[in-house]
Amino acid sequence: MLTRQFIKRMILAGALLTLFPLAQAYAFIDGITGTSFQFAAREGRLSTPDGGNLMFWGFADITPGGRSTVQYPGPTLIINQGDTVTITLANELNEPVSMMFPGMTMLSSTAPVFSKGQPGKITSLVPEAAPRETQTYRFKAEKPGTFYYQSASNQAIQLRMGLFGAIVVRPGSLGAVSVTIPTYLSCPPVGHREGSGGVNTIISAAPCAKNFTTYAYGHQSSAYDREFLYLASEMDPKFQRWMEFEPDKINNPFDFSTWKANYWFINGRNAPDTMGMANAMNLPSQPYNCMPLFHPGEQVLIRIINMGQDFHPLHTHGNHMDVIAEDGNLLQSAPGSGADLSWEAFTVTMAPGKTFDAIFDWTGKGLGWDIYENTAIFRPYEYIPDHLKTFTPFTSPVASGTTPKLAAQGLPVIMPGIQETIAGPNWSGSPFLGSMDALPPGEGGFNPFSGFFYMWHSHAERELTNNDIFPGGFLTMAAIVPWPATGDNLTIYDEYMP
Ligand SMILES: [Cu+2]
Repeated sequence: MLTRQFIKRMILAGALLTLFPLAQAYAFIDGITGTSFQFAAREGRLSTPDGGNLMFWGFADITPGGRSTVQYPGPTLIINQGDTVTITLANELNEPVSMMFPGMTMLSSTAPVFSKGQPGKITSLVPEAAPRETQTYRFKAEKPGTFYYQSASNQAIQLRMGLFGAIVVRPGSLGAVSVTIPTYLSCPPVGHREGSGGVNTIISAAPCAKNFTTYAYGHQSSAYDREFLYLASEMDPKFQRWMEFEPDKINNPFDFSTWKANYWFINGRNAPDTMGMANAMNLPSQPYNCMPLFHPGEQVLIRIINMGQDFHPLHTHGNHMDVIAEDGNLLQSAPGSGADLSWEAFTVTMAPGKTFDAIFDWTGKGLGWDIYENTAIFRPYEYIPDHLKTFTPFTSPVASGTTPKLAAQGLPVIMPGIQETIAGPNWSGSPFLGSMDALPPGEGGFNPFSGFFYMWHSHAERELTNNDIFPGGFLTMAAIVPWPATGDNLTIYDEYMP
């Protein structure tokens, strides 16, 4: 039977496979691995979704076999706890540049650079590479967690220009650790991978357990299934233009009291480019995307870094997040106790230079209806008390002259007719996860899994613009992708969720 769902999935899968190779999937933290790198500091140009572009300074991975393109932000270093890392920086800019690695144990010199060589005004916190010269940095990654690197030279300019990048330090292995699933959830899938077959045969009731093998901080309280990076930064286009076009910067200095950002970035992109594919061909200097895709019940690690000048409040719709670490430190009361000092956040306000790790998960718990509609079998992590509950948040009609209220308040509400509805293109047409109903006229149907899409964005709403055009900026969507059901076309899941 050619259902609408099937047709849409086939069209989307075909279009996506044509446009993008498989390696450009969503749902991972892209970066470079190893212990020895060659970087260049270089000028580049980035695209903004309003059709503009801005000059930036960034790092390029010029290690043989590396991407070699200058990028914003710099390459994400993904290394292992205990690694000793060497980075040789070649400076292709016209002023001294350096690299600093907060949280790492430095093995190379950390001597600061003083103006005119005399103690007094510091011009760089660490040794620099002069223009057309190199400087080598060595450090040991003693602690796991979320960190960053940045230039420590002329920071007022060089950080605003983009000389920074993320560092992910993976902990040593804990082996598989079994975690008991709460009794109100159905059991997790066993040996699941999207391409390996249907998974909706999970029918056992709680209690059951899940084995984790990936951790952010070497403790089971930091276990996760999928991880995503949120690196925040921002730009004032008039500053970028001054950098590019002012011929006499000595006599016509930039007045930093007037610096005011008007572009906000996640992983170097403004919305809606944040939701594009990683390594998109139209964004050669902005290879990293940010669009979390995950299944109900999966533990989603959000690595948060603010490399900007302003505070940025990150807000997740759909659920609160549990902040388990700050600045590369697990929030624990004693060594080995786990993240017992974690805190639940509606919004995480990132101070400049701070990092956070937060765990997000979503099961539909507490919604009050069976999000999988009336399938007799349990889906993985389904909230058991709501199983087979029908969707009845609304009753109709409302007596004329009365004010509609939510059914949760015990008062009736009229559901608008589909002809009267405006919904985003990511609406599946259904209040149920995994089923698709008819869409209102004009809807594009950008929801190939019939998932729930939630906006994860800066709660400073001005930051949701690109040069005053809404929507844009520090905004992306996170999608709750239903567990595949037997009979689903599984390749579409593989395409998005490796
Ligand atoms: Cu919001």
